[in-house]
Amino acid sequence: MRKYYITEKISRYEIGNPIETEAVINKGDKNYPGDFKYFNIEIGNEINLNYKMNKDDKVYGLGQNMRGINKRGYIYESFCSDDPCHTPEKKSLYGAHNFFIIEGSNTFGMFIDFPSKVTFDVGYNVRSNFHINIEGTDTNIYIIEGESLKEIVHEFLKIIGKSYVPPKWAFGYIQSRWGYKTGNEVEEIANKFIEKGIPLDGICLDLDYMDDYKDFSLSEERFSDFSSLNKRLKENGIKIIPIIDAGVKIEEGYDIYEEGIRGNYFAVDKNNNPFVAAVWPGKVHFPDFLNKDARLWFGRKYKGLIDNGVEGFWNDMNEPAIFYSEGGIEEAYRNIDELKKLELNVDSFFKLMDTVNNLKNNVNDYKSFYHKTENGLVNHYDVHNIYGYNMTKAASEGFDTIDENKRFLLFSRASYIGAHRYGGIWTGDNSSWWEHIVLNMKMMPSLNMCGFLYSGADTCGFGSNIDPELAIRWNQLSIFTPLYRNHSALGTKDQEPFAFDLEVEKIIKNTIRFRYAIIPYLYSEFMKAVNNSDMFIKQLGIEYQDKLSKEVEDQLLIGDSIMIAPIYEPNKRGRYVYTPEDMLLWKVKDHTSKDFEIIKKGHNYIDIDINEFSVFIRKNKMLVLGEPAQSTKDINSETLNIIAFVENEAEYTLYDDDGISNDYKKGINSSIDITISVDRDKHNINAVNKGNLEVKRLNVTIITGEGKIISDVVNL
Ligand code: MIG
Repeated sequence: MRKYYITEKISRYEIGNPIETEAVINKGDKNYPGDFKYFNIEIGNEINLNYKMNKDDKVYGLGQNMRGINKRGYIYESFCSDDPCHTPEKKSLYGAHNFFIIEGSNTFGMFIDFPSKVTFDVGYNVRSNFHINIEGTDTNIYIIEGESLKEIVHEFLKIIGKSYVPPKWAFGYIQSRWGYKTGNEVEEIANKFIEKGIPLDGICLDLDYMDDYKDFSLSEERFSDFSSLNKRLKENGIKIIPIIDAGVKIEEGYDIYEEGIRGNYFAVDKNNNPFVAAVWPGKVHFPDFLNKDARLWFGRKYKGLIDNGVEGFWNDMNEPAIFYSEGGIEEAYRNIDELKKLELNVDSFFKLMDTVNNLKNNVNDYKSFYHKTENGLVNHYDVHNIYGYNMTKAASEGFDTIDENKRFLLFSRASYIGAHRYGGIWTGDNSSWWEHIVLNMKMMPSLNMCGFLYSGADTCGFGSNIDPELAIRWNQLSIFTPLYRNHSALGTKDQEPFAFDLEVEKIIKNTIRFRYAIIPYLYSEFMKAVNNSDMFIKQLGIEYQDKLSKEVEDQLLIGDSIMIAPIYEPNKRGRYVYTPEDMLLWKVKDHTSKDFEIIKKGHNYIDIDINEFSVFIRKNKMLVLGEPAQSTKDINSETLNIIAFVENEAEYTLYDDDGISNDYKKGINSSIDITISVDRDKHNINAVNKGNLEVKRLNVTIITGEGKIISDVVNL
């Protein structure tokens, strides 16, 4: 084991000869002596780590996983899995995010940079023991120390590099459904949004737009005028966002397949032949995303759709999901033949069932193919968790070759830390269950902690049928997540905002319009979080140090100014809310609502009707809003509205940039510094415009500590 110095607070421990994942951009190269800290480490055929947890220790992080914000009490496996049924006992979802923080008698963070399976038993088998198993002998482990959770996260986000930033329009509402089959149908959906005045910035295309599920192809029949469709929709601010799957269909004459064969761009089996698996297109080969040339080749293929006017994509099935492999099927048939020879009884029946069920996403399949990396042939199993990551990277690098200064929307299903620099993620196939709005809420801060700032769940749920009240409550949560996409599975009940009765439609419409009104705030806070290496969505315990704030898991901080307390149970017309300090409650029916109330520090029951949701403005902070618009391109920022809760002084920097280019990376942006102070009957507003030409006027509503409401207008 070698120890490297990165900063005073961060050390890297290198064990064996680890595979380079590029998760960390600053690995430190100064070797210095020192023992492994906190965890007891045993290095044998595998690596095992043990830590004795104090009874009050809390464990945060691990990104995309089931259960709560505090991960204690369960066991999690980092192994990217295509499992569409997110029931509570599941141990793996689509992402592998091996960063966590223990807060308690020792407070420190740890990142296990290992691209295959890692198991985190956080006091599941032995309540006080945190056991980590790394299935291998070569890894990098980072230990991050700091005074607070906030500092540790910040230090970690710094070494893994800045988050991907989507175009600003990707903060608009996106409609999706597996089952929009034709260009006409897509246009009808778009027109409905426009007619009904419901804002919309994107429509996702699922598998059906392709010809026979062939990547980068277009069904002539169903999408004959694709480029003019893009053009017409974009006139109304609506972008088409096609899906791209990892597997490439095996078919003579299909250009992508043939190029892949010619260039040796596919992952291979043990005989060095392209590995064959079956997914949606039938038999496919998997692009070898761990190979630089293959990555470049695949990345450039996005150009065809981009030339037709596409500006965003979602990458699916990149764990990679495997329905079955040739070898797997052969073996299953052999087993079945054997079983046939036996008498059918309960025992052989279950063996038959297992044989069939084990076909999908079988570990043996993952062990039976290889990647041609710079360091030679690597078995897929050993790098399983960075396959999807490298598909995201391929797409992102491809976009750079097309237009280096343009931002494209990109979100992936599978991911690993490092992928956050190249794209966002959605959280996969959840269900239209109340349990999954809870999961959505609790997962967001953990994802942010692991670097995935641009993320969100399938709003209203993917599988199962939605009920109207859940649809309302889910929209009321998703308006605060950067990726706000409503998506559902083939054959499920419609869940577009207008799929319900008129009353529900109106509530959801007002909710989406509210989202558009707070885009100036969300974008400003998101960009500041990216630029400063901070979280955008946080649990209370990041900002507040009192005991209760550390325990609250059903309220979240969105940026620096506001807290939300979503309703996540059916038939609730209110809920308990813990306020760690005095806060201003804004009950929102729509963005013009004027229902303000100061909520004292402590425990409160807050009435919230079905047609409203709550926003809590923190003490001495402010929220900046614009006006809703049909799409982000129509947002008029001449007048902004500010709601400030000011006991004595509140300061805010409103960040903005062009929203489409990568100039922000060079520090090209604009901002307005706003200071509001209140002293008895006097108030003072100071706004310094640093280059934001669009904003001309600020309509300021100040609610003072005593509950006095002051309105003022500032011209810039
Ligand atoms: O096997 O493309 O998570 O969003 O609608 C299912 C069809 C494949 C899984 C994705 C989901 C998408 C679906 N895909």
